[in-house]
Amino acid sequence: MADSSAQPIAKYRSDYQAPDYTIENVSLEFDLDATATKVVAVSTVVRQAKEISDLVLDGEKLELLSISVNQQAHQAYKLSDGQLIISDLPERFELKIETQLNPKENKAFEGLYQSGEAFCTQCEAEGFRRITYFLDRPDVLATYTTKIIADKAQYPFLLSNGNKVDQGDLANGKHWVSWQDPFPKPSYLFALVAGDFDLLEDSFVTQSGRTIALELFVDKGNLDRTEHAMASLKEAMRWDEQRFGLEYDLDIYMIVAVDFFNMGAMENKGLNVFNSKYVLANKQSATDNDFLGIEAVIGHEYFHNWTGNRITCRDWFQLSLKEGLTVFRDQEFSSDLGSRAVNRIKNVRLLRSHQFAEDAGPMAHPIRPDKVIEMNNFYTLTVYEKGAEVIRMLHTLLGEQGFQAGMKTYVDRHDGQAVTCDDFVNAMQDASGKDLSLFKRWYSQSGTPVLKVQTHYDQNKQQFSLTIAQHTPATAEQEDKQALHIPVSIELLASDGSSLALQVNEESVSSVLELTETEQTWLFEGIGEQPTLVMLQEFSAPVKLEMDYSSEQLLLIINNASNTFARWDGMQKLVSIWMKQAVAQVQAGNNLQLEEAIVNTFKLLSEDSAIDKGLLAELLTISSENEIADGFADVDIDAIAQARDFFIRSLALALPEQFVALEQACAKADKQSLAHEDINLRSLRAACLQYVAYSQPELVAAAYFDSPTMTNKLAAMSAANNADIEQRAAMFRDYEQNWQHDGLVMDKWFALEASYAKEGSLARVQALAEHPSFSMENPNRVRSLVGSFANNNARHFHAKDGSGYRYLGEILRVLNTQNPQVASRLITPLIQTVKLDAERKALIVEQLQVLAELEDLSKDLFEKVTNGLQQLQA
Ligand code: B3K
Ligand code: ZN
Repeated sequence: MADSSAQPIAKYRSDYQAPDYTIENVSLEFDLDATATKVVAVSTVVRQAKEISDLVLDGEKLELLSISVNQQAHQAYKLSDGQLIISDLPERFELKIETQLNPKENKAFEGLYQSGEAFCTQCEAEGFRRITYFLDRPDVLATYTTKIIADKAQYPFLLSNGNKVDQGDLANGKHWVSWQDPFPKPSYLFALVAGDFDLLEDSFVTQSGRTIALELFVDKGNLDRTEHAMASLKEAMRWDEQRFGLEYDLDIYMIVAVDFFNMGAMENKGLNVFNSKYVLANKQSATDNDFLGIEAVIGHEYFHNWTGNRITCRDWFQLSLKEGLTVFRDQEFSSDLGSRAVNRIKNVRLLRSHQFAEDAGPMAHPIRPDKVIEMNNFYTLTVYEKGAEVIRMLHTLLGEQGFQAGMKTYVDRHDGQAVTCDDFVNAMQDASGKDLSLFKRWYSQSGTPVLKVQTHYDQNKQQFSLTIAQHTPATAEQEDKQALHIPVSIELLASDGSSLALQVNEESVSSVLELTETEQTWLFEGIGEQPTLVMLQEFSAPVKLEMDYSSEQLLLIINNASNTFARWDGMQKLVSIWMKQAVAQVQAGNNLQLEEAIVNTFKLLSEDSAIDKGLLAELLTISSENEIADGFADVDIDAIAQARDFFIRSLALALPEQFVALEQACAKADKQSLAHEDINLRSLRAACLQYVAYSQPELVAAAYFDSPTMTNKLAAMSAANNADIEQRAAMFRDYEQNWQHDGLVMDKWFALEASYAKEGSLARVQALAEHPSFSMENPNRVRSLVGSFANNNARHFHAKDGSGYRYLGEILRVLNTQNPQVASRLITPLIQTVKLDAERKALIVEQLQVLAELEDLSKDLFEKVTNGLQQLQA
């Protein structure tokens, strides 16, 4: 933004005003054409404001053809800066607007665009304004009728929201279809798809006995990869009835998979549009994680039908109202269907490796942000994942019954409305009778709270006192912090590993302590010996812990805690104590050594035949570099990488027989099914292969070449990548030859190539951008190659000569004009860098300044670059 007068303007949550007009219904007609699509929108508009006012409609990248009011051409309007301002209007009128658009040129994939040969739309958050001039805000709820006209041979399927009401043929080889959606909805939930697809049909009978038609559309030739997505949809429909009592409302539910999509999927009413990554899968082409991801995302979009569509957001600052809640629901869905412990561990890994970094970075914001320049920048881990943690804390405080009572009150009160986060918490409070006024601070305060824990045991009095102090460090946008209402779930372990009863004032108390003040003390009685305190069972709050543990205490927790998550977390703490010391040793130029106690712990675990295999896989998987970095105030990229490498290699060479035996046992028992025991076996095998690669690399090659499933092949490739074994090249060549025709499957290969930390990484990544399977236009490809390099190859991305930063800078300049949303996601590892050394920060500032100077800098990047520079230069 060279010209400062043209700087984008921020919007503030506190400025919310109800709309002056509302739109009761809209009838849309699309005459589809790749470069000149005509859209006619006829709306019933009604003034809400008392005084006469102009109607201000949003619109972007549109050619306005005509406006009429009550069937009369209307001249009293002006077009200015993304707005159409219409004057001289009656109180209630019919507004007809004709516009023309160019879907083919739309590479931002917002509004109406082409994915391959098909037309599709993406309207959340503010994409509908690229289709027609409209009140493009979530609190304007209208019913929609959509007529689509297109060439019949090229576009046999013409789809939109709701139920199909009519169709017909036209003389010129074209045909048309009309759709009607009876449920009032905001414009962001509008969708249109036109194309030629393979179709998988199925049906679902709801708890009240209604039959719903289920239709899944995919590119021709992909029908053999659709079964799992359809099965997941039916599971989701059943689950939402059973656990939340919520039934589907329309008679048809459609999902379309497209290759060009900026994010995972979109919950448009009755017509979800999905990134093909979250639909297409069979055992040859997809890993278990892909299958689980599909189940979660299909569930997530389906669950939005109630939490998002039927009850939507009043304004975009309230995004977490639907996203935090829906993520919580999809997490519960995955946990009820699969392993609760493994799901919890994965969620916490994500929070610690990325959400905590967001809180500490230049884009920190509360789960309900106060200030936004580009809304698309706020579909963040904070709004989604921390938002889900906040809902989970409510669930912990109220219990399943209280929580479901709150959900019922919420749905009864607000069905068909656009509401706020406060409305949601109020419903929970009113239904449960629990005072949640303090809890609401979680919505307005950003940052990761830190709990300082102190304990004292009094042998004579048989009392154990626990003092917890809370403190939230200042964040980039918010200096002052207040005490929060934090559920802290604890357990006290006796030295034999048994659980001690919790008693206060001669009454037994819940294991969930409620911390509401800056500091609080609990006194537990009848404790016959010095106990070991297990903090944050099930990760009961998204906080960090400051507490001293001895290795003995951690081993007791790892082996005995009642809560599986807490056992895993004990292991994380044990490893992180060692990592901290090791990083210091590397920095001092000393040699590293792995302690006997650690080796022994891993030995015992690897020989424990009773332990759950999925849990064991997680216990054996050493934290990523990003997770480890979270534990440091100053991040030394190279020292962390060196310490982590040393840890894994030393462990591998200390226990070669154990890892091989376990890997081979898993391979033998694997029935290659998608049953959870088999998924667990394969993830344990994958964890072992990371070690086996150092002692018997030929077994890694065998795991690749002898296995028919993608899960095992990918596990072997990842192990080969990390240990850099000789057999790696043959495996990667084989994969490339088998899959180069299929971009989606090649994404895994690009991602591993880009995170291969051997010398010459950057040059390889640059060369791969010329690979025939790669395309800068496809967001999945860009994320796989460039995103993996920047996020998962720290050594080379953060190279001290600045080459990694320069490379990302170049890519961002290309994407800035082509697809600002993708650019804006990709910039994260360049701006979340305040903990790095001064030399690196200076190199990053250079790149951010180049971007800041761009004439046509998008709003998306403007917001992040400006905040990034501010934090790094403070
Ligand atoms: N609601 C969409 C995300 C839209 C992102 C817009 N930039 C998918 C989801 O969360 O379900
Ligand atoms: Zn969502």
